[in-house]
Amino acid sequence: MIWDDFLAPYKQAVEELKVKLKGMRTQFERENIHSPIEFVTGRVKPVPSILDKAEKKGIAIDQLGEEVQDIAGLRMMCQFVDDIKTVVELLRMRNDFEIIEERDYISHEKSSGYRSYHVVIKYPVQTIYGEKKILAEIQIRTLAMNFWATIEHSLNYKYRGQFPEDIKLRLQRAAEAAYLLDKEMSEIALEIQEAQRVFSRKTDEGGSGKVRP
Ligand code: 0O2
Ligand code: 0O2
Repeated sequence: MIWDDFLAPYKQAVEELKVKLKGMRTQFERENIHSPIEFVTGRVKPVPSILDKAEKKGIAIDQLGEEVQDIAGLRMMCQFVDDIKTVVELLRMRNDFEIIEERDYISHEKSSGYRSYHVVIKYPVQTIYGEKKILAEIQIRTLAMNFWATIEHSLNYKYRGQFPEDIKLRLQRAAEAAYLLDKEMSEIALEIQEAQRVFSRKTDEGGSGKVRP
């Protein structure tokens, strides 16, 4: 198999999806409302990682496109846990791809401590030989979840997936700390919004005499 040929539609899909998903953030900015999307990243899985995954899961080389769902991978980072729901709803509304699976590792945290919401899509890539539908995985997570996952991922690489027991425990504790940070931030945000509502009601009452609902 010529990897460059195999990966070409995946590269194109990642580039296109980055533009599209970043475009969602731009629209919120233009409307001057809180964007549920903080930033978007994307990558094509490196060939050695594709082969590793295939070997681990017993996937035949001619089945890679169907069985490895994250050859094209996008990540959408959010400030608050509630933003994740909003982003998932926005993805469900789109008609430029089809959602084929959702995995909720937020309600069902992995034993490692990993939290994220995964959406697997079937995305049509237009090529000079016609349309090719490929699978792509969109991971939606908060900044705190991303911080934890990024560090755990790099340590995982160092220890080749075999963490010493004490490190495993500390990572689980760090995941708990990230969870509490998310919770605290959501509560602070809620209180700020509440304060802003009271403030705008008061200025409205003083100004026009009208009270906003
Ligand atoms: P800006 O204005 O530079 O922030 P490329 O593959 O180079 O074509 P891209 O998007 O540059 O595409 O690279 P990638 O790796 O997919 O995404 C990186 C984007 O995520 C960059 O934004 C980073 O700035 C942004 N990013 C990474 N970490 C953080 C973070 O902690 N906070 C925020 N707000 N952004 C982060 P851009 O699109 O290049 O824009
Ligand atoms: P990359 O590009 O190195 O991140 P699996 O069998 O667990 O590999 P599955 O069932 O195909 O995967 O899909 P799953 O679990 O929904 O998604 C796998 C991807 O989620 C991983 O990709 C990671 O990006 C992320 N992930 C899942 N569990 C963890 C975890 O415990 N820690 C971290 N840091 N990330 C996790 P890859 O294959 O590792 O690729």
